Amino acid sequence: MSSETRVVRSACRGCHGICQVFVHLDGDRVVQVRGDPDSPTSRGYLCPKGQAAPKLLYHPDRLTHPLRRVGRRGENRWKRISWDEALHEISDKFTKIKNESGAEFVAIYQGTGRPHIEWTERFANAFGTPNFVGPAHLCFIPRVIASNITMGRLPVCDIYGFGGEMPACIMVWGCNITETGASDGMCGGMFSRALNQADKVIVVDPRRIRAAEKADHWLQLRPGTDGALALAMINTIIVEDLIDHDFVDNYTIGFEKLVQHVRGFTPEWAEPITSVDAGAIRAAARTFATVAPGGIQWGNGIDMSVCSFHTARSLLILMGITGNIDRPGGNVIWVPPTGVKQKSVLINPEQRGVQFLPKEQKDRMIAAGKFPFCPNTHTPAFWDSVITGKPYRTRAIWIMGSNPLVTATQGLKIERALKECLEFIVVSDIFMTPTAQLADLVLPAATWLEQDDVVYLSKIWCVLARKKLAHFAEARDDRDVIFDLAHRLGLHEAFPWKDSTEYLNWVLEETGLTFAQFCERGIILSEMRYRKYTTEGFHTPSGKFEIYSSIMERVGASPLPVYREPPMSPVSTPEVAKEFPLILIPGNKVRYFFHSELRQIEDLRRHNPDPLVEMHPDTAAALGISEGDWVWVESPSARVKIRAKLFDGISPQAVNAQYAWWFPEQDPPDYGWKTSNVGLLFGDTPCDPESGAEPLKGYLCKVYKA
Ligand SMILES: Nc1nc2c(c(=O)[nH]1)N[C@H]1C(S)=C(S)[C@@H](COP(=O)(O)OP(=O)(O)OC[C@H]3O[C@@H](n4cnc5c(=O)[nH]c(N)nc54)[C@H](O)[C@@H]3O)O[C@H]1N2
Ligand SMILES: Nc1nc2c(c(=O)[nH]1)N[C@H]1C(S)=C(S)[C@@H](COP(=O)(O)OP(=O)(O)OC[C@H]3O[C@@H](n4cnc5c(=O)[nH]c(N)nc54)[C@H](O)[C@@H]3O)O[C@H]1N2
Ligand code: SF4
Ligand SMILES: [Mo]
Repeated sequence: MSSETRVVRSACRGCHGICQVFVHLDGDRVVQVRGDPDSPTSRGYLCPKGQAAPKLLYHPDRLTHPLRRVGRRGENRWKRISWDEALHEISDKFTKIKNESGAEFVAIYQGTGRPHIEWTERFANAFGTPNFVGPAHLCFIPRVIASNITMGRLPVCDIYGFGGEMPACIMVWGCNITETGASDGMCGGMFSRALNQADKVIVVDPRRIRAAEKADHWLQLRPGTDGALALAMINTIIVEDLIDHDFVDNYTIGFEKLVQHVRGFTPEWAEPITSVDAGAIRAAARTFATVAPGGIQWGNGIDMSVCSFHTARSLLILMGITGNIDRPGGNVIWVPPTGVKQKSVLINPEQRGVQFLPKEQKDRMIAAGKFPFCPNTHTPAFWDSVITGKPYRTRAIWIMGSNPLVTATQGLKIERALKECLEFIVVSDIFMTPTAQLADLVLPAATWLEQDDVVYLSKIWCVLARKKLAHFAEARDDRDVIFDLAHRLGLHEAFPWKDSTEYLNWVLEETGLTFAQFCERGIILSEMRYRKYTTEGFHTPSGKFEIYSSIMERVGASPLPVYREPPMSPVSTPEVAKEFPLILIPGNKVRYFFHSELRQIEDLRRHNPDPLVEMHPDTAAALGISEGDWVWVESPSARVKIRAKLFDGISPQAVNAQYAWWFPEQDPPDYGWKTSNVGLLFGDTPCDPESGAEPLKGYLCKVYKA
């Protein structure tokens, strides 16, 4: 090693994980990222995406400076402009639209959670638009809201065991983080460790994921039927009196109503719905209720259905009636570190003396009130409104870190909305994408290696230091761009900080550390406390764990969990199933990619060069399909071309097609995004009436050789 090399501690943000890393630099150049073996959050874990961070940082295809469209939309003709010109133009256009039509005519579109997420929402609130759009309705939010109304906060599987006990039983329900690396602030490496230590493992997944290989119970359910399975488990636990009476009697409301409610939801009732043997359902329920402490690790498997919200409620009730809430080794509520100020999407009234969005403004949100627990503008309703102009046509959009043509459903509709219906489109991204190709202005964003941050997820028990170690061309941290634009728009009250550095020092103020000192330390831990409900109650209207939800009752939704069949399935639409006999799983998260990202990185792409559809060897054989064949996956709405991958861990009735594919190596402006994009298979469908989630799980398709 040359004398110029140095190693700096930081925290990876290749996904929603919490891996602490050592970044190796040679002079100013980042050369390597390694896991930090002493990290209490990740203990040296590093996934391939984390390893590839330097390749992402210096990728030659990255956006280097702001671009203004010069040709027609989608012609791929651009002119380099300065940041000042770009921000001036945005500020002018946004102001003009706000004055002429109202703030709600500017929509803010946020992709999956990123370090800047609080700021995008705060910006929307400060600017005054209620139209905050993105994929959240089908990812995580149904679980967050269900948790909030049931028990005030999101419970997390206690895989760190700070209370001296690790989970003796882990039920992995539609979550594959041992493979993907991380999700929702949970580290895949640490989760694998907890799985190895557990006495019993239950996996509920239609595919034999790695965790299922060694599981004591693997329930291979029909996709989209989780709601029925969960109700049957509740039934078993109640019928066999395996409940925790102390918790149920003292800290919950509505148990008696639940007992009546689930009477008919026996494992025999669930068997034909879920395709899981009634005896297997009973056995798994018994294990979960009797091997204590137990934790449920849930994931996207339960999102993306018309029953997402109720399924989440059922799983919370399973945690509750077995006495696993907030006990060591159960499903716990993390205590955040003291002194670290919460990032807030709201303009904190105490600190800043500014109000939230006025009610009239909220009421102007597109699809306001349609889905009572959908916190943001409902995304499919939003794109419809842009096309139909009803209730009004949004005039401008700022898409921050999302590639909806490829990651959302109905990309063709979104393409039309972007090409023909919106007046002004800004996209912030690291790369040019099919979505960015349709923008008027494209802004180059920084990766995590180019950012300072106090990494803070409200549901975890520590904050991590991330250090800015590199810069690339004119790419800027999205937060600095938001600050800059907010100041140009006069939104100083909501953004009183000059820049990220001043803001980060403010966040840490009460800890007595400056950001620089915090970076030296790398982490601030909290002191975990368990069973907080015994002294503080739950943050619900009754102060109890609400099995029977008073909030749901108030909005006219079922206060007890129900099961809803997927709207397109062999049961709901048997006539469609005659022509489209296979059940479609719309892709799971892939180890080497992050949604539509990272297809440019050769080291990652070579592991998975083409889009794949998993199918059972028997199904493939019956259709004359062999490993590696290109096949059409066709739904009643569209067909896409994908390569067959034979896998006997999937049921012969189902296929699982990777999502979010586009081909950066192909020609712009399309980059082949219409060829293999699974999102195109979904037509207009009814959504989860509570959360607005789209029912992608358990759709119908057919597969044939291309
Ligand atoms: N490498 C990598 N990591 C990521 C991401 C990524 O793109 N790549 N994305 C991040 C994001 S935004 C998220 S939200 C998380 C999500 O992470 P996970 O929650 O793990 O999400 P998935 O991989 O989509 O699905 C998890 C499992 O659900 C199963 N499943 C599919 N349909 C059903 C069903 O109907 N019922 C049940 N019970 N299971 C089902 C799938 O087979 C899969 O094994 O991952 C994050 N981490
Ligand atoms: N069929 C199907 N569809 C799905 C899913 C599924 O399982 N199946 N999963 C859903 C889920 S869980 C989610 S969360 C969504 C994700 O949907 P998206 O958020 O649209 O996902 P990404 O592909 O990650 O798009 C993010 C874009 O942001 C850019 N980017 C990355 N980092 C930054 C940054 O720091 N700043 C800026 N400005 N840009 C950045 C990337 O280059 C990329 O082009 O997809 C959903 N869609
Ligand atoms: S799991 Fe996520 S946070 Fe951890 S190394 Fe991989 S990309 Fe980075
Ligand atoms: Mo997600």
